[in-house]
This record gives sequence, structure tokens and C-alpha cells, in this order.
Amino acid sequence: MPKTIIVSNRLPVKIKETDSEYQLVPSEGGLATGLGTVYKQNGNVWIGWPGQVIEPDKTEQVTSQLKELSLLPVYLTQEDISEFYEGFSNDVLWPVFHYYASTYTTYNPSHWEYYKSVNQKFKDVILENLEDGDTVWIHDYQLLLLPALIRQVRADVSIGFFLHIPFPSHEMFRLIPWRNELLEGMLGADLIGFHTFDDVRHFLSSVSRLLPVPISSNIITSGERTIVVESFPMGIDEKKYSGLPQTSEVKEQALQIQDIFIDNKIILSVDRLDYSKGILQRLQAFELLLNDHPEYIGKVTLYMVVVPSRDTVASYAYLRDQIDKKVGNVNARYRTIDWTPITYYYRSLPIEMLSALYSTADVCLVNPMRDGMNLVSKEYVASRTNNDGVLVLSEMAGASKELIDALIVNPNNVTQVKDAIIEALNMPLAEQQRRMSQMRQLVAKFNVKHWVHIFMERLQEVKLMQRSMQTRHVHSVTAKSIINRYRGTSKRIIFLDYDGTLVGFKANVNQASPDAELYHLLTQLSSDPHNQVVIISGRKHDNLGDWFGDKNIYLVAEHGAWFKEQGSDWHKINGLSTAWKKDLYSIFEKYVDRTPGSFIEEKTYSLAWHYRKAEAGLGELRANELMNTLKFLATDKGLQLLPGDKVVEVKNMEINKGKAALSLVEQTDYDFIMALGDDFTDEDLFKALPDSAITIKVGTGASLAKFFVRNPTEVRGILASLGESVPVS
Ligand code: GDG
Repeated sequence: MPKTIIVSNRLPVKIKETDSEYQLVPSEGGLATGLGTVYKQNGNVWIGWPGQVIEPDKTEQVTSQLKELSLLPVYLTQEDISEFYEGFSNDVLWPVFHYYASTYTTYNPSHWEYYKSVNQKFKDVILENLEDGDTVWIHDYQLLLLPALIRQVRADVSIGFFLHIPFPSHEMFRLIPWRNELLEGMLGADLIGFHTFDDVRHFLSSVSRLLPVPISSNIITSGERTIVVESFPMGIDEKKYSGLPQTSEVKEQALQIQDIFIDNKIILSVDRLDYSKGILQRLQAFELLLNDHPEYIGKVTLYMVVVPSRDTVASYAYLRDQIDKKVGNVNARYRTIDWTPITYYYRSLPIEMLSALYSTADVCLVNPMRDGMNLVSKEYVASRTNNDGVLVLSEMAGASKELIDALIVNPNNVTQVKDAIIEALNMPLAEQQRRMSQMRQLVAKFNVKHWVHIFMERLQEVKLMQRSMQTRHVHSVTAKSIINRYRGTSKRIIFLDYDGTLVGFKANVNQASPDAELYHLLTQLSSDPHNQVVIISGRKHDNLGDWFGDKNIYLVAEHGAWFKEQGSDWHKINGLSTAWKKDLYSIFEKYVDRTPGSFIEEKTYSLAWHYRKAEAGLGELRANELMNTLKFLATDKGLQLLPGDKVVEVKNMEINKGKAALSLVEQTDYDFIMALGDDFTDEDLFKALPDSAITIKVGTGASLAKFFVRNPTEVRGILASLGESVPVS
């Protein structure tokens, strides 16, 4: 039975060393709990680093101990840890992805080398355990290269990737010297998940600017595969957090806390030691509160739990010192004989104590400068089984997109954070309950199991989508059946679009002239007396005439406004209005003036605004703007808007490739009709042709065509096979 392989940098286990023996303690973090249902059953496994360097003579023992928990280890050396983990992952990717690049980042090539080699180590362990039909789900920023490394060896495997931290804007991401390799690594996955829609947007924008891959809304096409990019906000084990406050142990600890802080309101904060969590800014806001509002002295306590993390990295050690100083400072300045402003723990607390704090604290203050999601905010909400308590939440945390009933603050605005604390401390109970009950419902529904379920379900759907694409793809078997049909027929008509179909797109429209191979293919095909080859294009008639006027090919130009039979002159459709062109030309000109690199092309019955050479992103923005401006005008004047590949074209509604093709098809009793095209205008063609026609879209976007090929090279392959096939006797 196929299994699921979870992969993350750390295994969900802690190793304790006692009397030179290793003892394994499963660590039930959010991810481990969520995936617990997945990885402990049906032969599913979790692959990762066990969290510390294991002596070579002990690895066998540790491996077998881990195996009992369905865990498979990737052993790392001390150098791996300091270069790959502390160096590249935590000193390059973490700061850049959290917008701390300038202060904290050094781009050391040796770190990068280790990052690559450790990703290879993970790949090796995965491949040793990967069987046909297995699904691989890779987690987080330490393993960005891994999806492509697996894909290179196992093209067909189903791979999901989830990033737990924010994906930064392209302006930040582009700073990394190895940015393209990182994106290419991620694109090895079939489904790429982020916590929020903003992360999705940023990722797609980086891919579109850095890699030559087509993107259509949230779908990327990379070589043979379509990759889906989506947001899946992670949830928590809600049942666990809402259940804990009911247990006697937690109740007892909660009573103790209440006893200690009897006349005090508690403001709770819980985070790992990290500069992205806004710990110093929180202390500043609290200091401001005591300074500006002395009435709170002796009445509120900031209960701050900071979990030790990465303090071997210099910037973290420095941050820890800063926090120690600031806490000491505030406590020294404001403390009274029976009250200390800040209760500060630099250690990890047992979950029961954490739960007692969550269920007792009047306010939970979560003010990260950046956070992928932030599970602490959700854990606080789930623990408030009485529906009271107030959450103050940074707008920079992914969770703020869901927990909209929190008091949302900008963590850089210390005054606003201080004011939000005051509002929280004074919020009427009814208002607390209104907000909290809304948030509790949300946290209960979108829990971690739900998150795992919808991610895995979507991954399956993506795989099915890829497979159905494969069946529509003209591969060798389909090509054979097309050729067989071709051979058995004697009155054939073949419609070929030009740009994007017979040739790829060029930066300059005039550079896309036919090459020797194309001329050869067309000559071969059109020399068969049973064939009528038609080039049907949006290009100007004189342009097509220059290239193919002397060939045995029927030409249809400007989407069906001009026709030229072999050996005859051009004739155009007459009697259509062109008065509209003057008005629209002046609108187009405004866009040319505002968009460097764009230009207008005028045809008999159409106007086109090209933006292929405009700045990436700006062209698309202006094109949308132009389309919106023209939308109503076009309907009034009987015009059709054609959004094309880096072009917006407006033409008379009466003219379209479908009508033009039908007028030819109806002239003779053809027994073989085929059409190939790549863009919007070719859909008219596919729609108009009879059911028996073989319609082929070039590209993987949505289409009415029965089949598709990926690019002009594949088109040429089909034409070559037809041209070479033996003519009917
Ligand atoms: C990354 C992203 C994203 C904390 N102190 C104690 C303790 N904790 C537990 C909390 C919570 C977890 O640690 C922290 O999770 P966060 O989500 O807040 O933050 P990161 O560790 O930075 O996680 C983050 C997350 O991945 C998931 O995708 O949300 O944005 O940075 O579960 O409860 N647990 C115990 N004692 C403590 O003292 N037992």
C-alpha cells in the first residue's frame, strides 16, 4: 500500500543522553500532532534530523529506536549543523524571509555549499525509502531544494511542499545570490503551500520575474508538469488546548497563578527567542504604559515566557542579552515592595503550565515583527473556554488574516501597542465574549487535522489534474492515431496559427520570421495534393504575404479580415466600419506615453497595444487598466477585446478566425480537418469547426481544443510526422 513520507528538518522527537545511552522522547509540537494521524499509520514515516550529532558507533542503535516510532533519521555532522542549519538556514533564509536582510545577512558561499549537500543527504534517505505510489510532503525553509532533487530521480512521484515562514516580496528575495536555484528547487513539488495569500502572491511574483516559466493565476507550468500554489493557513490541535484547562493538573496550576497575581491583571506573551517576534518592542510598549499611565503600576504584570532557541547564533545571543538588560531595567525602575512589573522566564515550560497561563491571562500579547502564522495566538484562543480574555495581535502575523476579532496592531507602532493593551485591560466582558467566541469557532473548525486533510486532498487533485492533462497531451500514442486517420483520408484541411504555434514568441514582432526548418515542413505538407494548408493568423496581410505569398498555402490574415488563395491576390472583407479606430487610437496612445517599451500596431480592422518590452509587471498592470477602460466602449461599438500574449487587441466583432475557417471548410467536403493554435483567438477556431475536427491547443491553459501540445517544437514534430507519412494511393 502506498505510504506518505513526511520530511522536515527536525524529527518530532527529543533525544536525552543518559549513561551514554540515548533515550527518545516524542515531542508533540503542532506539526507532530497534526501529522500524528498521518505518519503513525499505514506504514507512513517521518524523515528528519534527530536534533543532535550522534556518535557514529551509536547510529545503528538510534536508528532502530527511531524506527519503532515510524521515524527515519538523517544524520548530520557538526559542520553540517553550523553551515547548513545555523549558517544558511538561520543566518540567510530566516532573516531575508522575515525582512531582516540588511542587518543580519552574510551570503557565504560555503554555507550555500553545505545547504546543497545537506539537502542531498535528505534526498538519499528519501530515495532509500520511496516506493511506487508514495506521496512525499516536505516542510519548510531548510529543505527548499529537496523537491527538485527528488523529482530529478523520480519524475512521477507526488510531492507537496509547505513553507511555515513568510515568503518575502521579490525585492527581498532577489537579494539572495542563489535565488533561482531556490525557486527551481521548490518547483520540484506538485503543490506548494503557504500560510497566507500574501505569501502566495509574493512567491508567484518572484517566480514570474526570475524564471522563464508560464504562470496562469496560481498555476505554474514547469516543463512537463503543472504546479499549483495555494494558501493553507495552519491550525492547532484545538481539542487538546480546549481540553487541557479542564484537567485537574492545569486547574491546580491556574489557581496557584491566580493566587500569586490576585490583584493583578496578567498580560501573557510566549515565544521562541527570535528577533522576528518583537520581544524588545513589547518591552518598550509595556514600559511606555507604566511611564504614561502610572495608575497601572502595581495593577498589571507582563508574564513573558521566552523559549531558548538558536542561542549559539551570534545575533540570537545578542538579542538575549538585550532582553535581559531591558527586563532588568524596567523591573528596577518600576518595581514596588510587593509587585514586579515583568515576570520573565527564559526556558521551556511544561504544556500544563503553558495551558494554565493561557487560561488565566487576561490579555495575550502577540506582537511579532513578522511571523508566518503564529500558533501561540490560536492556542490562547482555544484555551479560553469561558470566551473571555483579549488577544492583541500583530498585523504582521499570518494569524491576523484569520483572527480578525483580535485587537490588531502594527508592531512598529509602540504607542498603538500600548493603547491596545489599555483597551484590552478595560474591555467590557460582553465585548470580550463577542470577540472570543467568534475566534474560538474559527480556531475549532480550521484545526490542524483540517489543515492536513485539505492539503493532502488538494495534492491528490493536482495529481489527477496532471494525469488528465497527460491524456489530452499529444504524445506518441495519440500522434499515431492522428497519423492513421490522416493516412486514411484524401481531402484534408490543416489550419495553423503562426505566432506561438509555428514559432515561439520573440521580443520583437518582426523577428519571428520563418526559419528554414519551418519552410521545409510546410512545403512537405503542402506538396501533397490531398492537403490544403492554411495559415490563419492575427498578423498583417502584407507581412504574411511577404513570408508565404509564393507558397502553396492558403493565407488568412488579421484574424480573418484578409484572404489569399494560392496563386491569387489578397482580398479583404468589405463594408465593415473602421470609424472606431480613431477614438481608440488616442486612448492607446495615452498608454504608450505612460508605458515605456509599449507600442501600437494598426491593422485594417483592428488595433493592437503590445507590451512585450515593457517592465515586467507594469505591462500587465496597464493591460488590465486598458481592458477595463475599453470594456464598455467595445460593447457599444461592436468590438471584441482580445487579451493575448503581451498584447491587447481590439477588433471588429464580425471578424474572427472561426468564421473565416468555416467559410473555407464549407467550400469542400473535407474528410480530415485539423487546427492548431495557442491563444484566445484560436478558441473561436476550435469552437467553430465540426466535431470531427482534430483541435490542438499549444500550451497548457484552459481550452476548447481536444488535445494540447506544449510548444512550437511539439507542433513541428506533428507536422513532420504528417509530412513524412506515406500518401494515400
Ligand atoms: C514557525 C513559524 C508558524 C512555546 N513555548 C513553549 C511551547 N511553545 C510552543 C507553542 C507553539 C510553538 O511553540 C511556537 O509556534 P509559533 O507558531 O508561535 O512559532 P515558531 O516556532 O516560530 O514556528 C510560525 C509555525 O512555524 C507553524 O507553521 O506559525 O510563524 O515561525 O505551539 O505552544 N511549548 C511548550 N512550552 C513552552 O514553553 N510546551
